[in-house]
Amino acid sequence: MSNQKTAIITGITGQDGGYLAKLLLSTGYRVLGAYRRGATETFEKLKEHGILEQIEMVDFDLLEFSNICRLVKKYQPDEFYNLAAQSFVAASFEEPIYTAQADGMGVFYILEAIREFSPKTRFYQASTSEMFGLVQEIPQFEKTPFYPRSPYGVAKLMAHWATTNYRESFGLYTCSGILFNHESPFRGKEFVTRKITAHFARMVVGETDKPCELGNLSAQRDWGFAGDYVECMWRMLQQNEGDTYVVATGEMHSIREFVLEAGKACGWDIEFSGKEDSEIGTDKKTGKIVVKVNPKYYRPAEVEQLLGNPAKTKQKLGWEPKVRFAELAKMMMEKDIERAEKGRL
Ligand code: F7E
Repeated sequence: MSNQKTAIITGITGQDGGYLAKLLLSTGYRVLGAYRRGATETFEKLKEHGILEQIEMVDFDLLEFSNICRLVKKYQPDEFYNLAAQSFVAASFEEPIYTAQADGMGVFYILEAIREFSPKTRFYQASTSEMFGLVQEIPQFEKTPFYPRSPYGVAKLMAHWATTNYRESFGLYTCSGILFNHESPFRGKEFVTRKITAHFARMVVGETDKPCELGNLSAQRDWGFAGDYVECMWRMLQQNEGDTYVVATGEMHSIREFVLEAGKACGWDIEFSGKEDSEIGTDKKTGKIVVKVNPKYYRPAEVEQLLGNPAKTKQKLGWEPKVRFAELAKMMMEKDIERAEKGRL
């Protein structure tokens, strides 16, 4: 195909990388999957999606400027999606310098490479609701002032402004998607939703009797489905010019509510009791404790509430989230039970 588009996706082994690659492949793109070579890399998610064979894997590291330059120069992609990052907020308090370099400086490296070697490339940056942190208004939209609460949020904010600045300074087509939390059965198990569904699935198949230990149960998030959100990333790069967009559902739920929904899909009726550090969740039918608080999972600075207003995105991109909260929790829970039953969790 002569007019086939080429896209580079960094972070190809992550949750969003898999969904986005699947979408682009289904519409005829040539997909280059950029990943950081690691001794343990097995491409499990891409295998489970059934798309590993169709992706051309290329070496990539956000900290290796020379490699990024060669990659951009060699392939001159139509679209470049930067989904790579140290994306676990809790880890960023322990690895702030690395997080700042990868999530902040790394984006300057990519933008410089595009500016120098392939200025026609359209660039998507995975920005995040963590930039709103200590929220200055509710709900948050594109013009809400930022107040990051973690080294991760700070680094992402730098990258966000770099993305905007390269659009304004050099006329590059760049987009920032301020994505609120988005989950799926392919979410990493360190994130709270998948931590819960993976643990509950082990309990359901009798692999463990221990309750799932969690941190702040009162935190509230605007949770959407990753499969819906990657479609929005693609739409951002099909417009006349680059811009910034909030991607969210406009609904907010607590960790406690997610536990309840996941529990329902296990056939449990969970009741919370106790306060703060000694709070537990018990299945009323069996009396079994399924969740308990462990303060070790509290963060040095917490983001208590995130709620997005995606009005601009709906209006300009014609995008709507399809999967809602209860359906998302059920989908994740059922998939993890299925995996646990097959011994593949
Ligand atoms: O935490 C609370 C925790 O780690 C959500 C990343 O994709 O979304 C994600 O960041 C909330 C926090 O995601 C546990 O304190 C309670 O309030 O699932 P999370 P996150 O930090 O919101 C944004 C948009 C990103 O950009 C990030 O890359 O849940 N929480 N107990 C817990 N969190 C975890 N991980 N583990 C717990 O045991």
